[in-house]
Amino acid sequence: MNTRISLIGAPTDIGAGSRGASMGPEALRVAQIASALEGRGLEVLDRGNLTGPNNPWLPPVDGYRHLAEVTAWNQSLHDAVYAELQLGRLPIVLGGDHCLGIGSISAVARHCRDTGKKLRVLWLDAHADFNTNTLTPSGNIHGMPVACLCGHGPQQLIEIGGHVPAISPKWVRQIGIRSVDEGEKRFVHEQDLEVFDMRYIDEMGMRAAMELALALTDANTHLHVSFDVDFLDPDIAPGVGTTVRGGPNYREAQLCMEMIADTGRLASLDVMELNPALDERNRTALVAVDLIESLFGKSTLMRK
Ligand code: 6HN
Ligand code: MN
Ligand code: MN
Ligand code: MN
Repeated sequence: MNTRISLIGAPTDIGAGSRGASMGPEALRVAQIASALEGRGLEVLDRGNLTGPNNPWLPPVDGYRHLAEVTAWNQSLHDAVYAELQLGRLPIVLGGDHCLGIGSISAVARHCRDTGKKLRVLWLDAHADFNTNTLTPSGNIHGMPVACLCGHGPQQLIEIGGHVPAISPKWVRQIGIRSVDEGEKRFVHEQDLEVFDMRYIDEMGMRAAMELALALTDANTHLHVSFDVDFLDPDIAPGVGTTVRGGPNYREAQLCMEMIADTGRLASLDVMELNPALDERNRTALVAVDLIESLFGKSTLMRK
């Protein structure tokens, strides 16, 4: 695996339904994300924070809240992530709300086109984030990034990485899903997204889900993980804007991360939706950093 890591802070809650994810990057730094990764033998460069427009907190227009501001943040994140990939580094985006997945993953997809890599996106989330402006109940663009990346969204968001669509639904595996809006669910089926929802994980276990989610990845695969912290059960991760009961517990989440680490293919990561304003003594940031260590190979496993 690439051992040269770049942290990119994207301090905004521009696409969210509650304020506070803008403080996520700093909370992850306070939880010592950099030294935790250095402890894994990785070289870590913290590139600091991107800047962008303030959150004007306005109602939706044509089914989108803050489209112009969301576009500006994602354009600048795209450029930053693409630059790190071109330098041969592994970008970790410190979000910020999940609308930023558009800029991050459109840069990753562009890099994969440049280098002839196959892309696999693991979307760890309570939500499918597959709404459009006509399906959305909220207008919040953090509920739309996967649809935008698959080419269903406003022109200025879908074309950020220079190719429409940025990705195919076939490249995506969603894990931990348990809250999907009615119209959104129909669209997920229509577009044939592969979803390992909580019912699947209850019945088959995290191991079976991850084996399938990681199937057919090989040495030519760029593995991108988009980790929405609300993937986790709120018992262990209360510091998010959209908690949904019944998520993976601590051990299930660890297994998920460890199985990804075992592939050795992780090449980029988003850590999204952490909201320190809703957290308790930074414990959600601490659990996120703990899980990220596992994603980079820390393991309690005794057998060799
Ligand atoms: N997230 N499906 C809801 C909506 O408003 O579209 C919630 C989206 C949550 C998005 O957590 O990244
Ligand atoms: Mn590369
Ligand atoms: Mn999300
Ligand atoms: Mn979510």
